[in-house]
Amino acid sequence: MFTRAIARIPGSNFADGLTTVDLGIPHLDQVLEQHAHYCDALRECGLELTILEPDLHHPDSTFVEDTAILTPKAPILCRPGASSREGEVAAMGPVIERFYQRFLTIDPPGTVDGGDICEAEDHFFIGISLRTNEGGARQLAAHLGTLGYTASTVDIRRMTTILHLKSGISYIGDNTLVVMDEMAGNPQFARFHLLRVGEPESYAANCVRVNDRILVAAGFPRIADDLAARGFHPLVLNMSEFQKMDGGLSCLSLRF
Ligand code: CIR
Repeated sequence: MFTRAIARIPGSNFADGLTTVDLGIPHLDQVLEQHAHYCDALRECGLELTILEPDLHHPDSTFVEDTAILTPKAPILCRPGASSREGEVAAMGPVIERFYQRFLTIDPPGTVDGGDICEAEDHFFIGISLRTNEGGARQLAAHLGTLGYTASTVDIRRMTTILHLKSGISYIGDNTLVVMDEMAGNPQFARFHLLRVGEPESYAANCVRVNDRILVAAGFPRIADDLAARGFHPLVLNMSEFQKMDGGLSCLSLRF
C-alpha cells in the first residue's frame, strides 16, 4: 500500500528537456492539464500528494521518479546519467528528508536513473542503460543488499526503443509483470505471470499499480482490456504531451 506521492509541476520550459522521439513539441497548456489529471488520479488512489513548484533550471524535473528510489526501508538518492539533470537530486533531497530519517546515495562515477529500477516485491531489477551505468548499478545493488533486498541487472543498452528499463516492464503486484514483447523472453522474468504488450502498444508497458488501481496510458485499449480481464482496475490517463519528451506514467511521481 502506498500512502503518499511526490510530484513536480512542469515548468514553462518543459519543451526544452531531453527527448529521443520525434512526436512534435509539447503544448504547455495540455502538459499542465495532463499533469493536473495525473495528480488527481493519484489522489483518487488514496495518496496524499506533495506537489513541488516548477524548477526552471531543470526542464526535465517533472520526471521526479528519476531522482530517487523510495524503498519501504530507506530512500536512495539517484545520480542521473544525463548531466542536465544532475541538479534535480539536490533539490529533491530536502523534500525526501521530510519523510525519512536518513538516505543512501550513489557516488561518482556511478550513475542511476530511478526509471531504470523496477521493484518486484523484495527483488529489484536494475536496468543498465545509457543513463544507469554498471558502477551505479553495483552501488545500488550493495545498498539494497544491506536493506535486505535482492537485486539483479537487465542490460537494455542495445535496445533502441526504450530509454529506461521501466519503459519496457512494470511490476503490477500479484506476481505479474507487464512486459514489452521484445523483453518477454528474459529468463529473469520467467517466474512471473507475464502480460505481454505488442509493438503497437509498447508505450503502455509503463503502467503503475497504485493500491487497488493501475494507471494506464490512454490510446492503448488492448492492454487496458487485458488488465481488466485479469481483474485489475485500470485508470486511464492521457499522456500524449509527456510521451513527446520520452516520459511515461511512472516517471511523474515518487510513490511511497
Ligand atoms: C529524460 O530524457 O530524462 C526525460 N525527458 C524523460 C525522463 C523519463 N523518465 C522515466 O522514464 N523514468
